[in-house]
Amino acid sequence: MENYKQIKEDFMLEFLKNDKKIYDVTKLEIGRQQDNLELIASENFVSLAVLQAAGSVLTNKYAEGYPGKRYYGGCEFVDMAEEIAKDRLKQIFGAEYVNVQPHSGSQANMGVYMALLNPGDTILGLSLDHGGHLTHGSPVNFSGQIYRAIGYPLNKETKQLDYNIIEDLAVKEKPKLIVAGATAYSREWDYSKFREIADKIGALLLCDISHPAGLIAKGLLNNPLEHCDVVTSTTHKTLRGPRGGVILVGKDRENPLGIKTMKGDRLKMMSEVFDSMIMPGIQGGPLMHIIMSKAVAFGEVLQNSFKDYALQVRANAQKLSSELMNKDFQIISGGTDNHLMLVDLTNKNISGKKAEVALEKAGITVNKNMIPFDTKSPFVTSGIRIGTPAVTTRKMKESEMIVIAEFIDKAILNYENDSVLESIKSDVKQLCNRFPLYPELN
Ligand code: DSN
Repeated sequence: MENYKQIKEDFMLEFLKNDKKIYDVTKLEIGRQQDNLELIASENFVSLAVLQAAGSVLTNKYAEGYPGKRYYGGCEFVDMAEEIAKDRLKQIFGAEYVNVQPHSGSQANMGVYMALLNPGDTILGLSLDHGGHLTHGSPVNFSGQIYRAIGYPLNKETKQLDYNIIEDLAVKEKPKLIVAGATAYSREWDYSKFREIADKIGALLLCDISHPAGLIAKGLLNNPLEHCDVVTSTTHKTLRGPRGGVILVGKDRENPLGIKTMKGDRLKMMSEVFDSMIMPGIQGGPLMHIIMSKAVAFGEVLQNSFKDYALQVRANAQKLSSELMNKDFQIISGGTDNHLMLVDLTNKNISGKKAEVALEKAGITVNKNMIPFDTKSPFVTSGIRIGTPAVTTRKMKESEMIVIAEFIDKAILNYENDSVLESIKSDVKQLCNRFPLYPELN
């Protein structure tokens, strides 16, 4: 094992050796990733190929513009990388139009809003404290400051989407854009119902699939492209690519963006609407190394083996959720259809904040998270969010989920007992050592 670690560290750190401070930081982070259980629902471990592309010489290249229409010379090869990324992404989701340049999911959402809305227009998205995202209309985010943002809540009893509530709010508030999608919601979405609601009031419909994209990609969850005017995603969560964002429009929508008299080239119209808003509208030079890395990740998603991965992510989440429920943990909505679960810790008499700290001491990384109708602040919270994408990449399966549930239970029960937490940490490390990061380097 020491030998394996040495090989891995040499690969990761060879050229950082002359910068001692940064060398040390990177080494510490490699150790942290290797020795801890990563259960943050939005994180994952990319392949060595994705990592290599992200660290490639394409970082040296300026390429403002789009393939074939750049503001700089020497773009013939980065053009190829961007075209490959676009083709693969279209193939994964059945999209007609894609943009792979957004630096993040937030940039993708900002580009869409700025392309489709005017300042002051109304947007309707899932409230952040019910599992939405900052960019879906939070008052502390541009989306809640530039636009008139209304949040829809979950149903108080089921803690699930309630299409009657959403419809009533839509009819009352008349948003120009309805946003589907979440960061802390474990259930399936009925995009056809969102479409019906949007059509009833003549609204546009955006879906942000940043979290479940990898499961949608392989048909495990509903694909929103046929119902939504536009879809955004990050690339680094269940899609297991480099950090970044994308925009997609499906090919089945008859009148995407509500433009009914479109003549000729739909693709040209969508490109004009979105491409020019991403660059020059809100971004300058694209990160070509990241775009090439996205291409590599999309190539991996297209492989059959990614379906096995996605199935295992969901199976692991369902197993972990049922094991935790067996230990009297309250899982919001009683389970999960995707890669994550939200745990209400109220009956355990511990806040999300304290649970996050205790679990970290035990070598388990999660994030505190508000639960729907939470009475505690976002800095304290009554819950934690747990996800399985990263541990599944490390090849952990249902039997490891049983062990992880035991670790979590023990850590929460003993959250003030540092010696118990320390002993769990050592058990966690042993488990992690059986599932090495980057076993190819061994
Ligand atoms: N920060 C991301 C998450 O953890 O879900 C959302 O952007």
